Amino acid sequence: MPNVLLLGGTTEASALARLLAARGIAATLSYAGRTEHPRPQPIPVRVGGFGGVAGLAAHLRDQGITHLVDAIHPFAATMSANAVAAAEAAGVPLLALTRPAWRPGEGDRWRHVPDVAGAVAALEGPARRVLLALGRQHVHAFAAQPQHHYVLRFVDAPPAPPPLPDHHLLVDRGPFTPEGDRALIETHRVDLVICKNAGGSGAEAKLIAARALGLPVLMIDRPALPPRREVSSPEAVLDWLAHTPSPAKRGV
Ligand code: 3Y8
Ligand code: NAP
Repeated sequence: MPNVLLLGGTTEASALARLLAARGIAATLSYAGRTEHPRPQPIPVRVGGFGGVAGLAAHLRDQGITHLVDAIHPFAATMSANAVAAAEAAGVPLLALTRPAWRPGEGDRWRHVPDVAGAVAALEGPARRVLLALGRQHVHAFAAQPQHHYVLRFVDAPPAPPPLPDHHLLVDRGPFTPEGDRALIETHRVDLVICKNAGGSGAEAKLIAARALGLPVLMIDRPALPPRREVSSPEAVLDWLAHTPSPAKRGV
């Protein structure tokens, strides 16, 4: 019988958790513990790091995990790299559940930058009104460009104010709606949107709103990930589970 470890934190991971629960497949969803009140799940949840590759490999062995599914965010590159190495070390099959990167469409005004540092450098120049929709972990980097007015959106209230002299902080969690993000952009007279190429539907609202309003977008491209098997639907994961035998009983 499968015993799945699901690295979560995305809309797709939660959708897969619902499918696994409905099919009665033993599975545990793992969160890093980045937020105070993560979404409740229909399967058991564990919270916190594993302790690097060695910690994750030991967890796979000690918990008798038969299949590892990496459904974390495409920017969680360290976790994904650790998952590849730990699955290899523990002899556990690995599958990534990812979502295709967003691609610019008709009417989009995107400028691609390779990473957060590239986005900071691109902000050189006169004051703008920026929707910095990157969450909390990278905001400090933008203190290098203090001339702008930043509209920030965090999942949880931060312990201290962000180090940006001119900002408006919203505490809200997605998934967001195009109507809501359009109202946000118009209310705050945003003239530039900065975001990660997260893909999926949960973070796309601001791009739909920017397109409708003809606003420019600074799009941060995804970090490189090691090669691994990938699917883009929760149903494809169930199919993989059905056709991927559990590792042979490990000797004692
Ligand atoms: C802790 C779990 C679900 C998953 C929902 C998705 C959609 C809503 C949109 C904006 C962009 C951002 C951010 C975002 C979205 C979904 C998804 C997604 C972006 C939760 C969650 C955890 C996190 C961690 C958090 C990061 C932050 C990033 C906010 C739960 C709600 C900006 C990514 O304060 C912090 O330290 C937050 C950190 C990593 C990026 C950052 O660098 O700050 N997500 N987000 C997971 C864990 O502990 O393992 O609390 O329920 C999950 C979701 N956030 O099940 O419904 O599928 O992506 N998350 C980005 O895309 O750029 C917001 O504001 O427009
Ligand atoms: P990261 O930088 O790639 O990972 C750093 C460390 O955090 C990992 O080495 C691991 O610690 C721990 N970790 C990360 N995800 C974990 C998980 N699901 N379960 C247990 N430990 C985890 O990761 P991140 O970018 O901080 O992302 C953390 C979480 O937020 C993930 O669940 C991700 O899906 C979610 N998220 C991230 C973003 C984003 O923009 N980065 C966006 C939306 C959601 P150890 O080395 O100790 O094992």
